Amino acid sequence: MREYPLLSGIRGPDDVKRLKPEQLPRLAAEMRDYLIKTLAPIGGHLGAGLGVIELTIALHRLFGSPRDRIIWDVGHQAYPHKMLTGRLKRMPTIRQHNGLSPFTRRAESEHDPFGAGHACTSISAAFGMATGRDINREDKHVIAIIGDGALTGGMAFEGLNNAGGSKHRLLVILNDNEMSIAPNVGSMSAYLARLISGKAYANVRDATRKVLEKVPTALEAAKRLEEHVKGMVMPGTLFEEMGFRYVGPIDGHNFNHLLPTLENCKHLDGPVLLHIVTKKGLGFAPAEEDPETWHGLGPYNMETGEPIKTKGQPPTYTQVFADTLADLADHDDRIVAITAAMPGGTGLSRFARRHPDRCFDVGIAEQHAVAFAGGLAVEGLKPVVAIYSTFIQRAYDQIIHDICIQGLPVVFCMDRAGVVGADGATHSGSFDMVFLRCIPNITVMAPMDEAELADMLVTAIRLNGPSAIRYPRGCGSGTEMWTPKALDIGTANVLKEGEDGLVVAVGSRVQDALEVVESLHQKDGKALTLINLRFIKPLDTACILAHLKKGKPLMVVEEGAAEGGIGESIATLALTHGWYGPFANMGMPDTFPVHGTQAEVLHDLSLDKEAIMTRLLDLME
Ligand SMILES: Cc1ncc(C[n+]2csc(CCOP(=O)(O)OP(=O)(O)O)c2C)c(N)n1
Repeated sequence: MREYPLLSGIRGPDDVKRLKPEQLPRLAAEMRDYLIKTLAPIGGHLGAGLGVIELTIALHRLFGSPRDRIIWDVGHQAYPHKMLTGRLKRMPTIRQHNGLSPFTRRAESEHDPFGAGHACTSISAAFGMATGRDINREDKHVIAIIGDGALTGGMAFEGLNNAGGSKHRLLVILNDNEMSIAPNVGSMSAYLARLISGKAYANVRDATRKVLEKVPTALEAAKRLEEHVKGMVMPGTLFEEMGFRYVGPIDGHNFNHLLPTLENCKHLDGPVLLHIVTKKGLGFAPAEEDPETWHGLGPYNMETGEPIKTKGQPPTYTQVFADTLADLADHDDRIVAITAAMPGGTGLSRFARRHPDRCFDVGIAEQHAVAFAGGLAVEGLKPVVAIYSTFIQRAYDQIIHDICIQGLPVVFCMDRAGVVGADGATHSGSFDMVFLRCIPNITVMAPMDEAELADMLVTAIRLNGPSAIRYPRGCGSGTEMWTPKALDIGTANVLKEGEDGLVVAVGSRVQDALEVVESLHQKDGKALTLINLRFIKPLDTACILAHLKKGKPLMVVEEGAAEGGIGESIATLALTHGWYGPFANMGMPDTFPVHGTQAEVLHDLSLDKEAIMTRLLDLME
């Protein structure tokens, strides 16, 4: 810590306030260096944090967290905020098992008034706090910081609409770096670009420069600018029309602009939107040049600026999905693909390289993505909506109302289903099987390996109705790929047969269950039947019933919430048909998983190979 003389002295926001104004750029430089070095061996969200360092310092200098509420949208850009709010020493543990959370988290710090992880929530939450403050007759400040990417989400507009129609004092800071994870999309993004490039910004910049040229110190500048900033409130913007005072755009890396403007905003009443312009990844050349890669990544080499790749791994489920879809689209021009601001993560950027005209990034707008797919299906196209399991939660009603009730042939491809690892509770793909299996008209599948994923994609595309495939984060098992073929709907696959009991395993838990069943056979001479369920809906009831043995163990293993999960439906099926015997329902327990590696979290949840083995041995005693 010796190389960080200023940063190491910051134990909380009060220490930021004690620094001299001229020390602030030095603190920013130390924070950048620290963040880049700390994340190199462990990975994490780098680019967004690097882009808000000056803003974070300015906020903690001028506002009084935790009394004043600072709410970061998504929370992936809150690493610098963590560094200034008493969590500096624990930064090397971020996203690690038992370490700091990857996002903001109420339980972690009083400086995180609202937990996040999913985008577009900050304005609504902040407006709730501002309203609550006024009901309680308090006078604290409430500040939401939202990126231009998150501004593509409907909920952000719902918040703006509601807050803008009120008189409650609220500061929304729009952090505009023109990037979502990938380049931002849509007309709002184009509008913001016009605001920045337009005359207004130029005038503001020139005027600001003139004021600054004449004053010697930042402090002096701050005083003068306070007056000047009032003139920066620009009428006629969309935000003004929505009831906000619009201030900006200003340079979000320049303390001489940020501090006086923020100070001024503090004294404005009602809803205010401050538009700041920043550069994602600022201060680390590779991240500035390729902000998409450096949004969030694994370990990297600081010197070369290269992400560290593990060599010789089998392809990921994501890659197999994208390549198979692109192959299918070569022969079927009705196939179109949709992503909600995750072209890289879902693999659709691979698909888009081959079929650029048939891939749509709709912004962080999962609800819209699903209804949009519904419209495409009405016109005879075959939409494939690729959304992570956790984010598709946003579009639950659209899946029911817009797709399933109408029986439209839309395919949902849900990556990161089950345990996600380092991104923790907010990103855990725990619930999709539970919430999809109760919807009529939908077919839901989970592959045991990447070859089966390809089969399922073919199956889904052929279906004349809604379907969903859920697959886990990470690499496949390295199984040999074959030419994908359609599966018979609702058929399970019996992998092992035996008289000593039945194990039904689902998707990402099949491989471990198979190893356990094989090992029990070899070491203990126990012969169990193992079914790879493949179809979560419709259930292959005939196959399950045919292999149930009265009085013998029955185990269900699934990487999804046990409450309301497949285990419960199979138990109901078995009991209804007169089965009795020892039963184990192995699913994700009724808690939110913490972050760690996938293996650590599976272990925590008693869902790994060892846990399956222990439980089976118990059952068979
Ligand atoms: C509902 C939801 N969908 C997708 C994501 C994945 N995601 C995390 S950050 C991000 C981009 C956010 O862009 P922006 O708000 O501009 O912030 P920046 O990273 O540019 O600072 C996305 C799409 C998410 N967190 N939540």
